[in-house]
Amino acid sequence: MNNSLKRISALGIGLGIGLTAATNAWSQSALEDVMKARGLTQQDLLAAAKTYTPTGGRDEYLAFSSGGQSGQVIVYGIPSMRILKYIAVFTPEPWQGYGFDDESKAVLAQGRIQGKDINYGDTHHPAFSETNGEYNGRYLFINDKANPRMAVIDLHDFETKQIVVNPFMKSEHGGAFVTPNTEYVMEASQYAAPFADEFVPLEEFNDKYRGAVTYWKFDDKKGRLDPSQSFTFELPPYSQDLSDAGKGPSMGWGFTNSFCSERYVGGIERGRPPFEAGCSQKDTDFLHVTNWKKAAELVAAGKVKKSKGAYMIPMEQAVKEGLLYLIPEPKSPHGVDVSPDGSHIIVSGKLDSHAWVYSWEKIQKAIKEKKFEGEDPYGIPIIAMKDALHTQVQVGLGPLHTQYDAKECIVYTSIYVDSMVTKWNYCDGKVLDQLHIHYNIGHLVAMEGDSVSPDGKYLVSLNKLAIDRFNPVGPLHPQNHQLIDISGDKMQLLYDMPLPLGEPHYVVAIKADKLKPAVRYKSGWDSRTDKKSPYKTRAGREKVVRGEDGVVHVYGTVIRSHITPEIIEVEEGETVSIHLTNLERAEDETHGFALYGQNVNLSIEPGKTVSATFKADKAGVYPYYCTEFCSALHLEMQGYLLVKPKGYVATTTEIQEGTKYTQADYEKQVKTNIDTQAVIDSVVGFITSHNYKDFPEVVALVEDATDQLGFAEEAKKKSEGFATKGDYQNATLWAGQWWQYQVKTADLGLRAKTFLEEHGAKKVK
Ligand code: CUK
Ligand code: CUA
Repeated sequence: MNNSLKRISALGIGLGIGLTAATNAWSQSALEDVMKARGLTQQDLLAAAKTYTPTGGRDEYLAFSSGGQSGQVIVYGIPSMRILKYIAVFTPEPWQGYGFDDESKAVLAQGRIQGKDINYGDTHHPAFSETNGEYNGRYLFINDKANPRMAVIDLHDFETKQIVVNPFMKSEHGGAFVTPNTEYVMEASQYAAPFADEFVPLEEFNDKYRGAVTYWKFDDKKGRLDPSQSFTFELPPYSQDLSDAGKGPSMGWGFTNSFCSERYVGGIERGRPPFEAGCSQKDTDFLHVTNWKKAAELVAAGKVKKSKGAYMIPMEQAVKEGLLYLIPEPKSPHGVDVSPDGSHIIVSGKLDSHAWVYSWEKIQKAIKEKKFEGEDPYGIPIIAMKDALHTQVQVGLGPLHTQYDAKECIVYTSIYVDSMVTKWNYCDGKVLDQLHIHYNIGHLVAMEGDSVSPDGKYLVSLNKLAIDRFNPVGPLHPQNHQLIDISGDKMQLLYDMPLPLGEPHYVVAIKADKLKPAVRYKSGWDSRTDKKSPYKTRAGREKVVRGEDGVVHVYGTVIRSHITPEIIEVEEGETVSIHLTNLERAEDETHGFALYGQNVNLSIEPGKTVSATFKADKAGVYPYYCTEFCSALHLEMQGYLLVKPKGYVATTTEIQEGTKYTQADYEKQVKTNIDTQAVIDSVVGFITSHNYKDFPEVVALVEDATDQLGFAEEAKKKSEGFATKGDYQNATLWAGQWWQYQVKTADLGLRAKTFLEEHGAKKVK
């Protein structure tokens, strides 16, 4: 075959010629043949059957993973492990227009630290809002370890609404962990630092450097954290680590562990042994037990002073009021996980091979009887380990985090050094099963694992290293999340999922049907403040105004397939603020807006209003266009920003027509339109002769189609008006526009018809 023949035959396959033969060959090959060809075992097939989700299928759970250094949250389905969304939180993200439109820039600006923009985050622990200890599917919180901050994501639209900066900390780790009715969101510091924003020599570490745990008050009505009602416990400089909130009998209390209670300060360059040597000398560190309920009462009673504008409870006051206790815990502990019934707390020591189970009943008893083995250098009472411990169990080398099963007493602990998951019973202390993972597991997550009623079913292992699990992509490897079936006695590994976006530390997974995200915003909505935008613009009301603020405000709209205005004229040096409202009501009809050379890139979902403000400081021609392939004429969804030199005087106002049209052109277009109308009528006939009103999806499509047909009618009138005057140039162009709306109508109609056919709609005469 010569080259051109080959090309033609390739094209033939592309067009479907010869496709039948290929399809048959594939479908005729028996399962055994595929297994042989791909080297699959029966076990593999079983795993595939447990994760494979056919086209159009949905997942039972949605996982919200920290995106690590990307400062984002990753959403994926379980068991399919298909990634559904990245939610921009601490980092600008162009697809969502986050950090590019004025509205989301304002959210990022809330996260400024001492006046500086911080354009990334090291996200660690996502947490769902809860009602009576159950995930309620309304909000997600996530922390930033590097720049002590907490963010609120609204699960109504999966958007970040708020970022708060911790006023005291310079580093954190133990957040976000919520109390059972989302009264508070916990955030604990990591590396001790002075509370003041000033230089304090390391020589004053013991006296002036401090740890802390903040309880951020959550205002459920507003869906925002309320810094004015939040409070912080001052803690010793012990490198506080993870936290968890009590529930049931331990409701009202919080638990935060620590490492480096040696208070060691390294400094190799000063000839001192490094941090890692000095921070792992003692056999035990401290679990901090804080009483937030009583602390909140003190705050309400006006008994807590403010420092740096926020409530801060000094250690002395906390000890005096009985709000703060310490309990020894195993060497360099990491995870601290309260049992679903709130009766036990499991802590693992990274440098120990045991998981330690504490009994809340015993802790409470010691507190009540004031039975302490002493106090730390800051006067905090220490409860003896023997007075708090229920049992200790050998689970493997380097245990980190623990998740609870639906079955009573059954837990899963991640074993970092041994690269495995250990399944064990914390009531009787027996190890039940161990599964090797690849490689070096950090956190793990069971379905609804942090709630008062975990579902069990699946476990995801969040591995620190992927090494050889995937096709190599250079020295920087993706992360690996491994899906494990925990429904039986033995754990079964099902799937490896590479995650190429930062190092996720923790994931939380919620039953998918608890989430009810919107498909569109109320018209003219500022999604970041959850209010109607002052720049909301309706169809036909688009305008350009030079405001009293000296800014050129463009009130525009977007809808298939045009941006209004299509031409924006400003003078060099003017500040321009473009406000765009998406007029679409249809699902998934997002339009984008990209403008040359101004760092402007917007995502405008149906109903949303977003703004971009910039200085047009250089005369020139700046094309803009829609970045989402929204319709057949998406490429034509375009316009020009003309920045004219100061004092520019136009010499002509006539646009040069590229093509001239005649009466014959006009009549030809009209004929096409009449034929198209016949197609539309037949589709409409099909829809209305069926029970389409029983299908909300179709009702929405029909509404949208009716809108489009209305636009077609307007264009038709304009076209006919020009034809009457003998202006066939404009008559033909408007006839073309009339046809564009007809095409959109037909497209929607056909989508509705297909939907009805696929969903077994019934004929209603
Ligand atoms: S951490 Cu990374 S494995 Cu930040 Cu909760 Cu334990
Ligand atoms: Cu709107 Cu492309």
